[in-house]
Order: sequence, then structure tokens, then C-alpha cells
Amino acid sequence: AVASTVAVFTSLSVDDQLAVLWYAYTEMGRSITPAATGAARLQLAEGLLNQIKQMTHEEQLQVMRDLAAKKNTKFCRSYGILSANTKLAFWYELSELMVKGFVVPMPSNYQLSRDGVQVLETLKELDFGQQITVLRKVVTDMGVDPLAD
Ligand code: 45D
Repeated sequence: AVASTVAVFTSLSVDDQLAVLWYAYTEMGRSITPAATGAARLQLAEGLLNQIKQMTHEEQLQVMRDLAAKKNTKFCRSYGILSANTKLAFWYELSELMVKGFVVPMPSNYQLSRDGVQVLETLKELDFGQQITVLRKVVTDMGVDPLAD
């Protein structure tokens, strides 16, 4: 179930990928404790998060779309060197910044595709450990690994 969920997620449009991540966060948010994400991990992502905070909403959305689309930008390369759990912590913190109003909000009328709805439904049925495995895999695939050929 984990592998197929990741596969369908990866086939989604960039916007649907961002939307599914957001909905996953809103469902799981309370089970992911800030203690679990770890201050040390966030420190490594802090530079990137600070850059995002200083951007306009349009630029913030562009950066997130670039990450999902694996565009070869400076930001995507900096993201690429983070560890898998730091990448998760980065996305978690972005969601928190969205809730606090520092990052572009999710449009309330967003229409998720059928595949997007399906990924979300499958994700909800997995246990917490499997959910984290799926999320870790999808955020690890985002950005650009500057050390890869
Ligand atoms: O206009 O370190 C659209 C543990 C449409 C422990 C849009 C852990 C067009 C160890 C594109 C939709 C494993 C528990 C706009 C960590 C449009 C550890 C905008 C786990 C505006 C870290 C869309 C942590 C936007 C976990 C802005 C499980 C979407 C963390 C933004 C999980 C979506 C984190 C965002 C998750 C989603 C974060 C920011 C699920 C973030 C999700």
C-alpha cells in the first residue's frame, strides 16, 4: 500500500501534490508533535524557511511548485542536501507558517483531482508509521540532489 500510494502521488500534478500534502497535514497535524520534529532538524532548514518568510505569496507558491517539480534552482539544490527527516520537518514547519499567516494560504475552493482524492483516502487508511513512510518518501523525492549526476 505504501509503494502504490507513493506511485500515485508522484503521478499527480504539482498543484495536486501540494494540495494533498496540505490536506495530509491538516489530518495528521495533531499527531505530529513539535517534539518529534526536533529543533535540531529545523535549525538545518532554518535558512530556507527564513527565505520563504521574506517572499511574496506568489514567490512562496513558486518555490513550493519548484520543489514538487524538481526544478534545478538554487533553492531546490539547498533543499536537496537536507536529510529525509529534515525535509519532513521543513514541510511541517511550512504548514505551521501557513496556519500562522506567514505563507500563502491554500485556496478554500481548490478542486483536487480524482487521483488526488484517492491518494488522500488511501493515506488516511494507513497507520501512522506507514503514513510517515509515504510522506518521507514523497518529500525526499522533491527538490534536486546537487550531488547526483
Ligand atoms: O493558488 O524528525 C495550490 C517524525 C493551488 C520524527 C496552492 C517526523 C494553486 C522524526 C498549489 C494548491 C518521523 C515523526 C495555491 C520528523 C494556489 C522527525 C497552494 C515527521 C495557493 C520530522 C498550496 C514529521 C500550498 C512529519 C501552499 C510526518 C500547499 C511531517 C502547501 C509532515 C502545502 C509534514 C504544505 C507535512 C504541506 C507537511 C506546506 C505533511 C505540508 C505538509
